[in-house]
Amino acid sequence: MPASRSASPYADLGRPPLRESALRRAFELTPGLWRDIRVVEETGSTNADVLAAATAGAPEGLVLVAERQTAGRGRLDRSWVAPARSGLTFSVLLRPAGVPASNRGWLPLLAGVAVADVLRRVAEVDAYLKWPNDVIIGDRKVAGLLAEAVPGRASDLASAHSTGDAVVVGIGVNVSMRPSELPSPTATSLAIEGAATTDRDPVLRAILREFSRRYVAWRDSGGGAGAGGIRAAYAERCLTLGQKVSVALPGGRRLEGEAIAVDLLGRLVIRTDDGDRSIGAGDVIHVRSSGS
Ligand code: BT5
Repeated sequence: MPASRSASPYADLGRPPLRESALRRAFELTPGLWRDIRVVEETGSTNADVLAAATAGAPEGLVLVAERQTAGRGRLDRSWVAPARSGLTFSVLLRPAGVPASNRGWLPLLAGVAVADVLRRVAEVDAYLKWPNDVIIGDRKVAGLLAEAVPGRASDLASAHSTGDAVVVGIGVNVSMRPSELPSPTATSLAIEGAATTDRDPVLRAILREFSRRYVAWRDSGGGAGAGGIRAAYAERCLTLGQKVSVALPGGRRLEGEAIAVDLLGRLVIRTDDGDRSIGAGDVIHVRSSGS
């Protein structure tokens, strides 16, 4: 078939569009956390859109999927780049009322566990987590997550119907991206890794179901490190633990040592020459020791 420059979503047969009606039906049939699933052809950033909806008072359970983002966000003002329909880019709105703010840092880690597990089970790839929540295969990134918070209004918190603070979790998964399309030499995709499927629909459904299952178990048991077994589940899948690491801290300083644990707040504990230090944010490089 000749290459087509048409803008039709069906032009690239290897990248069929997602069907909003089918997704909505699937989740309406089994009512749960996800109450409102929307698929848009294009937007700037699904995180920005869901944050705006949260600020306007949207309830927990909104899912916004974009076939293409023109200003996808990464952490620390970086960007997330992916050709149209080459992957999944979506954000969900959570309002974990009852979970203390200090514990909400577990949410993106919990989402990472759900994504890694689904990529293992459905796509049959060897997915692990790199702290805090890159999903990696080998040492290349197949999925990234970004959590952003909106403080609740004082009037909400005082009311009997408090909706709690909002947390938006954005997830990007590279599905059919080809080597020539990779935005960074450290990126990979399910297709490049020889996954059992590159059909986005079942991968999206499975991520939503697994995320919801873990979130509800965690939230309903208080949202702490032990809640829903999240700390143990995270540690089991996190390749950073036990490694020599070099961490670029926000602000430009660097910390080197061995990553020995994830603490009760989801921070990475690093054993340095000056003692143990917990970090809540930063970019980790896994340092290969000589001879390995
Ligand atoms: C992340 O940031 O990994 C968080 C990415 C979150 C993206 C989702 S998509 C849906 C939702 N809406 C949004 O606007 N965002 C979320 P970070 O750890 O800062 O990684 C960003 C860095 O990864 C970039 O600086 C690039 O080097 C690299 N990168 C960019 N696009 C990538 C991709 N598609 N695959 C792998 N790496 C990528």
